[in-house]
Amino acid sequence: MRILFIYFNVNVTLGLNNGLTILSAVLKNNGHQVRLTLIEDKNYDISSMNDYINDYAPDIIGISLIETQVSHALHFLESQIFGKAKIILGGPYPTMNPTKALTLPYVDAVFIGEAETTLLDYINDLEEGTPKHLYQAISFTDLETLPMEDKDLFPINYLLSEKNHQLESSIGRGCAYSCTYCINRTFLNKYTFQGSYIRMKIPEIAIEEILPYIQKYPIYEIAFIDDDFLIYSKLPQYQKTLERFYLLYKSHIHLPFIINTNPLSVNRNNAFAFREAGGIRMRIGIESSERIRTAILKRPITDSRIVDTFHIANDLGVKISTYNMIGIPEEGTKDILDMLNLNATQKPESVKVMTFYPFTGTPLYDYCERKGLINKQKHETLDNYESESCLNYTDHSSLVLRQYQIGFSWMLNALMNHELKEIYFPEFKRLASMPKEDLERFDFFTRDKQLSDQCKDLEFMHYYKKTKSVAILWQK
Ligand code: B12
Repeated sequence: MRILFIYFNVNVTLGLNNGLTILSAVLKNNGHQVRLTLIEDKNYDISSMNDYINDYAPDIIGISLIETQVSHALHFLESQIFGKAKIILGGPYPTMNPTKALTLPYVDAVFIGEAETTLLDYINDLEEGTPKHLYQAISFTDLETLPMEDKDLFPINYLLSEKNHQLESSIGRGCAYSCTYCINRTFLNKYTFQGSYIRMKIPEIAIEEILPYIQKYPIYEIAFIDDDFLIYSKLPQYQKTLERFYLLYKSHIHLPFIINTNPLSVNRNNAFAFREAGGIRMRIGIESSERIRTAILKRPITDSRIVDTFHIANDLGVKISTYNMIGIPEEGTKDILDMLNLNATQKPESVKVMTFYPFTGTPLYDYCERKGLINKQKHETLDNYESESCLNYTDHSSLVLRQYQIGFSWMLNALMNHELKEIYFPEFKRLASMPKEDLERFDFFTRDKQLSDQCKDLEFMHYYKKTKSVAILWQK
């Protein structure tokens, strides 16, 4: 059969979709043809898309969906340019909201959870003329039975040029924690899947998924997108597997690599092993103040635990990048300042700040819903994590959030030391005094560049904005 995957990536972080790369490999192994359309611009040309679909004439169009891209998928479906293809949906949104996903127009089938097995079942059913509407995985995929993922499904050259020659890959799946804003716990609780959620790939396969690409493309670093890379080192059944992976990585790949991890998973031993294998940077979530982090986000991580993680990393020469959120329910300005202060004292290599969006089905969504905090219309149409919140804030609170989303790095600099405070605090105050229209029109990047140049001349370590939501530390 001919399958066309569509991946909407409008206004959000660009990257490989590991769900689609593995599904593509499984389908090709079973004799099917697979192509991908990656949509980054919501004003894409419908008529050339129509021509493309007519030319390829897919039997199935499979859309991988996260919640904030549903409005774009809806637009595509309503344009009815899919010919005779069956429309199927999978990924985090259909997994968390299968019934709602099935009500989207022209959708033939919805997939809940990991779909390596159920997608083949569907194709089988389709061939036999008995397709169902809902396909639910009954167990977690055994990663040891999977082929190498098909990264070539994606335009690798383009991704590398957009992502500083960084290639994404993974060595496993799953997470041990229960953060209330993430889908992981609900995903686990909702369905009685069998088997262990945290799994590792066979190390040789994980290496094979990288090796051909580093031989073919200019790649400077590898980013492992596993939810929590260091958790594997804490599970007795995977300790040896991780060691074997490190050995193979050192002998075959030789490139610096980056991971996502949780401060609770980091210790001196596993950080050392990570560094020895070529690990250069860990991305961790600070997310909010200790109060909000522990009480609302249910991340039982104290500030001092985060400071310990920085100490461990600093001692080893490993860099840290932090993820931060604003606009979480019950948060006040003091919480935002606490979070900024923690970043200011620890000085991560880069910081990312996003405005909180409640994903349907997560405990924090239910909390917001119970308290009547969600603006339903905004919740359905918002497609990014930078421009505004979809919670019912007063005009004043919305404006304050906007000031922090835009001026996060200025406030961060102001909190770093007295000299920077003199430069950046008045600038932040100027932002904070602007009416909304002026704030939206304000050319932040030009001013940020001027201030940054001034700090560089004075040789002050400071943050400057690289993209809308990411600020980088300048150090001589
Ligand atoms: C790696 C990762 C990324 C990568 C890759 C993105 C991607 N879409 O795969 C990058 C860094 C690019 C990324 C970006 C973002 N991410 Co992200 N990311 C993850 C993470 C940690 C792991 C995903 C993964 O690779 N899993 C392993 C693969 C094999 O599983 P999978 O993707 O679920 O795919 C399986 C099934 O879902 C299904 N399936 C998937 N697609 C399809 C399609 C069809 C047709 C079918 C039949 C089946 C099917 O089969 C697959 C194989 O079993 C998850 C957390 C998580 N545990 O899911 C968050 C997560 C997916 N990300 C999330 C978010 C919010 C984002 C960003 C918006 C962040 C930002 N501010 O920009 C962007 C959005 C980009 C986008 N368009 O998806 C949310 C989505 C929430 C939701 N309910 O919609 C998650 C769930 C984290 C969370 N907060 O709970 N992310």
